[in-house]
Amino acid sequence: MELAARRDASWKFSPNSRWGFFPAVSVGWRLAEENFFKSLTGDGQFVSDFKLRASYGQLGDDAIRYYDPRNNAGRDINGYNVDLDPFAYTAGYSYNSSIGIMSGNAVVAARDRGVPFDRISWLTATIIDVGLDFSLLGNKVTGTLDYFRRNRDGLIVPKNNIFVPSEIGYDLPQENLESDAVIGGEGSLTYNGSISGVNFSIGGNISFARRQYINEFNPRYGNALDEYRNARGDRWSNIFWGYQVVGQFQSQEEVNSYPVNIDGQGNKTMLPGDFIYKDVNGDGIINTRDERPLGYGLSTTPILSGGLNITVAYKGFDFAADFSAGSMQTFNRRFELRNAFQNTGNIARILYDDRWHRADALNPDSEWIPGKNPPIRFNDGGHSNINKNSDWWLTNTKYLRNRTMELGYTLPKALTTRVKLERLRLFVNTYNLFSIDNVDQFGIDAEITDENGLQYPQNKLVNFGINLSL
Ligand SMILES: [Ca+2]
Repeated sequence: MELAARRDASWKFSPNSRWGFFPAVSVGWRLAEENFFKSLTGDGQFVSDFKLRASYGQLGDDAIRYYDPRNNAGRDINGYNVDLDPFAYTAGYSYNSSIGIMSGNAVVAARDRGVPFDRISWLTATIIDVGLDFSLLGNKVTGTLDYFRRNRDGLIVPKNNIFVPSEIGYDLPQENLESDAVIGGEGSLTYNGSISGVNFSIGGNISFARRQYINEFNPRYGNALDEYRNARGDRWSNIFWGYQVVGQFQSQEEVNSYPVNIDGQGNKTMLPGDFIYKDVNGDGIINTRDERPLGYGLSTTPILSGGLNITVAYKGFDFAADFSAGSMQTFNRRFELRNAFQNTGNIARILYDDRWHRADALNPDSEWIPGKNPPIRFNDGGHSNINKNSDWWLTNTKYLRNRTMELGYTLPKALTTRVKLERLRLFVNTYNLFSIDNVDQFGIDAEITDENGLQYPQNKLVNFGINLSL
């Protein structure tokens, strides 16, 4: 059992809320050492080790950024949040901050600092971890299992439950009012074995971590739809919203008689093969009210991730491979991967192949040839197929990537000593050789983030080599 605590102060906070106290405690209990456990498990025949762990700790964070939307205070010229000024908790003036003209002369001026930031203090992260370590069958199988949760209390937001008349000239200062959490778990399992001279090990790990907003301060919504779309409290973060494609028009007659206004223009821009969006609220027109949660965050680390590693050794041969896997993340095809002739450029093959098109491209009266993809238009980003995020363009990415692989052969010592070498090993190793994923069909790497797919993928490397020891 361990106990620890720290007391921190930060210059950013006013003297009465400057100090924070952050304790931590961790306990471990090795059950395998206990007599009752030994009698239960037959003296470690099956369970050779078993340990329970738990920890609880708090940490303070003073990396507090504030943003005052009214006068843009707290943003740098690029619009990013910046840190607090020294003594932001005091009232007063910022001197030497601008030039004023008095009686025709330029003088260095001072500026009112506005409302003091004297109501903020430490953002506290509370981390709880409960886990166990075990080894079974004489350490052949080892593993761990963990559940963790990090709560952050005191996220800073403007206090919006009191309205201040705009004539006053300032808003109420921000306070530590909201909270969020990251909830997750992870586990790992390794097996070490040996069968007729082949030594091998196989290990895997899996991890889940997802952020959730807990407490939203004084939520205010104009209506139920606003709340449905924009509520943050008690909801997972990073939700991707869009339209559901429930079909494609099969003929011009179907377009002409379709009861729902898909493109907002009475379907006059629609052709056979174009997307039919689901009119979720049934009001006969497709608009933002029909958007629904479709995916996870874009460009975020996968919520579910894992790894796999394998080693095999037999006589002079050795082999090792390691894989990583990810899921619960979203890739949204846009730009070049969505719009034909984007920026009057070229067309991605995945949009061209197997698409709805006229039998004769030069004859607008020729019949339609059905395909999987919608008909293409020239750089028409405004068309309703293109200008809406939908599950057609969205992929919830899953991948298993071979990170590294190495095959080696060490020559028998009897052979190498004849040429006065201690050891001679030949090897070939690879890096990022292949990936099994569900975005390969779009011609992209599963771990790129650029929605146009133009990002340079990860390098594949193959090395051949010799290790020599003299
Ligand atoms: Ca609708």
